Amino acid sequence: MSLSYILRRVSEYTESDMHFDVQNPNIVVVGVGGSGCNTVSRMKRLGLEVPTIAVNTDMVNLRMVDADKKIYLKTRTGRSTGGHVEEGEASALMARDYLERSLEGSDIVFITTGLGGGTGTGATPVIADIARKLGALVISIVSLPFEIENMHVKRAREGLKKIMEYSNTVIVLENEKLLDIVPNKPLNEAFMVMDQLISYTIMSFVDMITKPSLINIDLADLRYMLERGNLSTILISEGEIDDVRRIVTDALNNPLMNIDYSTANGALIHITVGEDASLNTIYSTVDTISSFMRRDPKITMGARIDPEYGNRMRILVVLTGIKVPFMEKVREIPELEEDFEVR
Ligand SMILES: Nc1nc2c(ncn2[C@@H]2O[C@H](COP(=O)(O)OP(=O)(O)OP(=O)(O)O)[C@@H](O)[C@H]2O)c(=O)[nH]1
Ligand SMILES: [Mg+2]
Repeated sequence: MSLSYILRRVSEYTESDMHFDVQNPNIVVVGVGGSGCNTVSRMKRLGLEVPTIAVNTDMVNLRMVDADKKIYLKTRTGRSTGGHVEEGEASALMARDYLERSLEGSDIVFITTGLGGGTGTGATPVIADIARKLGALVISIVSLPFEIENMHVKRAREGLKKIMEYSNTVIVLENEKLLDIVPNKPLNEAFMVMDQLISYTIMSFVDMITKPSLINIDLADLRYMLERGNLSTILISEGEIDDVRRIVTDALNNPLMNIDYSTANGALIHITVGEDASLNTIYSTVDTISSFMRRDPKITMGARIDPEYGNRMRILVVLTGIKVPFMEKVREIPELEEDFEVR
């Protein structure tokens, strides 16, 4: 990335800043299945001001969820999916008209789910498909089950392939990483951490495109970066501005997904700094990140000044075009017989 590119982005901002009637894009966050609904609930409690929709086949869970809109997906059997992905898919297809009406007019649709169950894994590709056909940019953010959740892993892998097909990008986070981050927490608290990470990712995106910035990232930039079918992940780090390299290596050393960086072909970098940070600090941050990637990565950057940051800097990097070992691993898991019954 050249300095002239950055200067052009800065001058673009100055021009667009003169038009006060620039409208923010319409954004909506959809949580699917038990885990997706929990994430959406938590986001609301954290103060996200974007409209949220909770979608589930489980009425009990839906009643407890905190969301602006709740969509109950009725299964063919009238009961829960029991882990059957095709039931989750069919229930979403039956609610197609209603889902369409709820998503109409959205510019960006975030869909979040924990892969591995029947509802989230089956309904998410249908919802992504509907949103894309309505013209929205679809960013799915999914968590992958723990490796010990055998049957869930197999379903998640199949589901992820479909979600990639219908989304502009799928940001993947691994539950397994929670074992490094919070090894001693009980499971429900560990899930809470994952939900918070997903909430934080979505909230950062929303900030990135709606809050006034020094160097703006807009909907067109996102569309350029997030090609259909891409797998992405996020890196987050914060530190003192005088040690940019450490902030970047911290981010790279603590990914929320086991990935191969060398295959990443793009990075959406958003930097938040205090008032005194120089253009050079921003430039060297972007330069350091790109030095870890293969030659000529596609890079888009944005920068926001927040006086509260003082001498500190926060970076959020969305790495795109990554390869994920989870998708490569083909470990055969024996299927249970279809009408197996526990007596
Ligand atoms: N982030 C997060 N993940 C969860 C939570 N609960 C379960 N999970 C993970 O999400 C996966 C899917 O579980 P659920 O969300 O309960 O499944 P569902 O989509 O509701 O599907 P069914 O209940 O089978 O219809 C599990 O394999 C877990 O790995 C949660 O509260 N938060
Ligand atoms: Mg459920």
